[in-house]
Amino acid sequence: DIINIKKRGAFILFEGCDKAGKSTQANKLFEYLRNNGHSVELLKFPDRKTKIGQIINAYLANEYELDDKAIHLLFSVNRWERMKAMKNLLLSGKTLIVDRYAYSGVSYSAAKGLDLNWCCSPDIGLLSPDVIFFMDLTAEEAEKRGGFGEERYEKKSLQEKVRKIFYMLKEKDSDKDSLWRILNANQSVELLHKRIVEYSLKLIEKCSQLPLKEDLWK
Ligand code: Z5A
Ligand code: MG
Repeated sequence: DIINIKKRGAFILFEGCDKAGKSTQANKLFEYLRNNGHSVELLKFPDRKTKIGQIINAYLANEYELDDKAIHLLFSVNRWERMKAMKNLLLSGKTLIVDRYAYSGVSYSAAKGLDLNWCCSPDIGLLSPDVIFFMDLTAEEAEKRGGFGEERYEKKSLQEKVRKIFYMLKEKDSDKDSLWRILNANQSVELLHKRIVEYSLKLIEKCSQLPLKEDLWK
């Protein structure tokens, strides 16, 4: 008997601090893969289009106040409300390129002073990424990219704390071989893109044989 096992797509995540170039690289990888015959989709968190996302957007724009824990939970809900669709896309063979995820969720909230483990708990059991491209940029270097904007969190002192917590989350994953790819974000857009493409092409091939994991931080 020939059993037709459908190949799944890869879950490729971009994480990092403000202005590190996540969206630039996520967009370029998406274009590259699409133009080279891959089945691929681009997603971004927060997803500001949903009802929850609209509240998050108002909060980030300083138009709306929320308790630190309440906004943290809303960011998590905004991921959970997309899980079924993401799972179906991956199983149907689509590679997902995701711009920020639970690692941003925990890093920004914990930087404000919330307990790290408390911050992780609502995201436990989300789909796990196959790779995290961590675009690493110091707050000083980020500031040179035109200064921080008007949104909440766009302050140098907070960004420094956020970066430290990203590294704590990386430690938590030290048993997961090569999940985190730390990229020095202070290089040319094209050089970074080239490295990201090379790695992603191998990963897509490798992941297609592996089961999907709904075990984030389990
Ligand atoms: N947040 C949270 O608290 N909890 C959560 O669960 C989640 C998020 C998911 C909004 O996120 C805020 O939400 C964010 C975290 C928090 N707060 N902060 N800070 P967002 O993703 O919507 O934020 P954004 O507005 O897209 O900004 P960004 O993601 O920080 O930027 P980026 O995507 O990393 O960078 P970029 O837009 O690609 O590039 C920034 C600039 O640098 C731009 O002018 C580029 O042309 C330039 N650039 C890019 N690459 C380079 C290189 N290699 N060299 C030189 N210049 C470059
Ligand atoms: Mg961005």
